[in-house]
Amino acid sequence: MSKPVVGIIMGSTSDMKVMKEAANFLKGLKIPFELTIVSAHRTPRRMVDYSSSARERGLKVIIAGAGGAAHLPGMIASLTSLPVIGVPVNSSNSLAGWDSILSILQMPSGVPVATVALDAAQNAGILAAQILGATDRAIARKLDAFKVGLKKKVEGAAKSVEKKGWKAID
Ligand code: RP5
Repeated sequence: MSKPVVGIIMGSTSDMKVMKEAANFLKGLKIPFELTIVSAHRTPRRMVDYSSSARERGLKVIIAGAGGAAHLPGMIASLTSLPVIGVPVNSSNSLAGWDSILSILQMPSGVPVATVALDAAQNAGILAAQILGATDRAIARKLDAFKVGLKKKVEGAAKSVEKKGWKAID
């Protein structure tokens, strides 16, 4: 088994229902990743250890998801110079996701977190692959194939609505 190049972390096991989509995307592209629970508030020392050892363990990108007062992605970004992708999670303690979105998105100058949409963990997986694909041709080719798939799906949908007579309405 190859060494993980992406680290997927989340504040709680309750985030798994969302965060598994990032893992599934990476699995589909055969990109080795690790996945674990790291809580900024409940295990602050574990968070420091995780981020400060990330690069030497071979990680190239970190995907961090959290809900509510979602400090995990930003704090991880403050502790490593690896790119960090944040996934705001609409958790049971969240105010419809807004608290998670704002606390991950509104980072201070100098400490960016690439924030995807609410619960959009698949996009976090795609973005992580794209970061790796910038210097890895094999991954870039798989992403190109993925995009061809997206295009075909839309073209199929367009054909099907047009066939139902919606193409040109006078
Ligand atoms: C956050 O609080 C976690 O990331 C999770 O989204 C939320 C709720 O956690 P649990 O109470 O379900 O463990 O820190």
